[in-house]
Amino acid sequence: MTIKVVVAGDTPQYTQAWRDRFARAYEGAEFTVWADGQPPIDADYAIVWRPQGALFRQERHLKAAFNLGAGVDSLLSLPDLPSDLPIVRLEDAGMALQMADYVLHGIIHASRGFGDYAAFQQAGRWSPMPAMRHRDWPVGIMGLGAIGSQVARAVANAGYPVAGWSRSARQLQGIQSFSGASQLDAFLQRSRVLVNLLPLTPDTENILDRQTLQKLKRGGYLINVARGAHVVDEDLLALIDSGHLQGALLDVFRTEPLPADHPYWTHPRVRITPHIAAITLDEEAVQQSNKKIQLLERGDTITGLVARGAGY
Ligand code: NDP
Ligand code: OXD
Repeated sequence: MTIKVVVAGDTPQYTQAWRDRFARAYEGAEFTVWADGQPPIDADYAIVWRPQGALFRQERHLKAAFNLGAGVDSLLSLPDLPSDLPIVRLEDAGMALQMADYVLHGIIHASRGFGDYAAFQQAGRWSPMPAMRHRDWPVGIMGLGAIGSQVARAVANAGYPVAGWSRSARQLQGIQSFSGASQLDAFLQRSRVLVNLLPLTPDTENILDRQTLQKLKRGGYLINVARGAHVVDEDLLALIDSGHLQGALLDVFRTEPLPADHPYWTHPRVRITPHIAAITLDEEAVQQSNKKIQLLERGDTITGLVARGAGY
């Protein structure tokens, strides 16, 4: 029997392009673009990125939904999502390497004073600063999952002292490990650059507020590549303006695109990028998801299933 798959995204062009990529790579399955109001096709699987909730009211016999990204916060927030539907997220799929580049860029920008040198250039100033030592820039990575663990390794390989914080205790060679709420303060207090790679869940929303950010070492720097709703924007800006933090590199925001009047656009100590730290790669995403559909069809187990209770 042919396996039926619906593909539902946030724009028609994006959805059609993904349907075509999946269809080219999996001959034994029938891939259909989902549209609101069309008759149900009785699909076995859904491939989704920010779909409309109506998808789950129309397609009642899905065996699983595959998310075309690592973060499932927007999918899990849909009221129409059945609570027992297995959700599969992308596991790395080429995003960790991109993320490691982005994070290393941010750390090196802060630790080598490249922001200051850019300002010096503007002012026509030739002004060398003293040498930096990696040991003076301990990096803390919140979230040691599929992406965070590889980023931690890359940062450690670049010579920075690295610690990670996760829900359960993790053992990673060369990385100091902290876990749970009871060890958060100790993790923050030893960190100067804080990298956020947590999923957005009820437990982690607003986690980067004044209380947590002020525990970082003085002159600290925030790199947020996870979700905008982790950060309390006013608290971050106040800590930068007070000098406790030297600045931030932000890729994700509560509202995206970032509203034109948001202070992040013009703050001299904040650098922003438009949610590009790690972009879903088509070949890797198609291959990983199609492989998992085949495994499920054979009755095998798969990794990357979202624990609905934990929210990631
Ligand atoms: P994973 O689910 O693989 O890892 C999540 C990590 O966070 C785990 O180590 C987990 O702990 C930890 N964690 C979860 N909840 C808590 C908590 N309450 N307290 C402490 N630690 C916690 O996620 P990925 O590495 O695949 O992705 C991380 C996030 O990165 C995504 O959710 C997404 O938001 C973001 N992202 C952003 C992109 C961008 O372009 N900006 C691109 C891709 C992802 P434990 O190990 O114990 O389970
Ligand atoms: C993701 C993202 O979660 O791109 O994959 O933000």
